Amino acid sequence: MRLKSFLIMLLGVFLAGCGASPPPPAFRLIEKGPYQALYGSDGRLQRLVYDADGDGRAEVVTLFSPNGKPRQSEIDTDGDGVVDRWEYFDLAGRLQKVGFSRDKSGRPGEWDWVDASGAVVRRELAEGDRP
Ligand SMILES: [Ca+2]
Repeated sequence: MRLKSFLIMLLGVFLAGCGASPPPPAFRLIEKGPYQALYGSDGRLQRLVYDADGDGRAEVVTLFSPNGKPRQSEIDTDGDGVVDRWEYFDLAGRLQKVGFSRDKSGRPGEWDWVDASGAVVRRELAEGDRP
């Protein structure tokens, strides 16, 4: 009888443990025209995708910080399907640096650091592209 009570209690603890786990986070995907926006379970925008020509390949993908400001973007400026521009933002959403790829490698070959006005204050070659 004691063993039976113990097993029932154990089963109760097990089932309570299974039922206590919260459901997985619910993401929300909204598509409108060339835009696709992914919102997290907290309702905040996490990613914005832009496919201007509707070919299924995004020209711009922007990730957002938890404070709602843009964090980074990857951009295909010439529409060949290869990312050729990268933009990184500070926590306030201000542009900090821009990477360029002129060799179609899909990797930045040069970085421009910009000030608050957008003026280039420093330019450097990326690792591996330095002479
Ligand atoms: Ca490109």
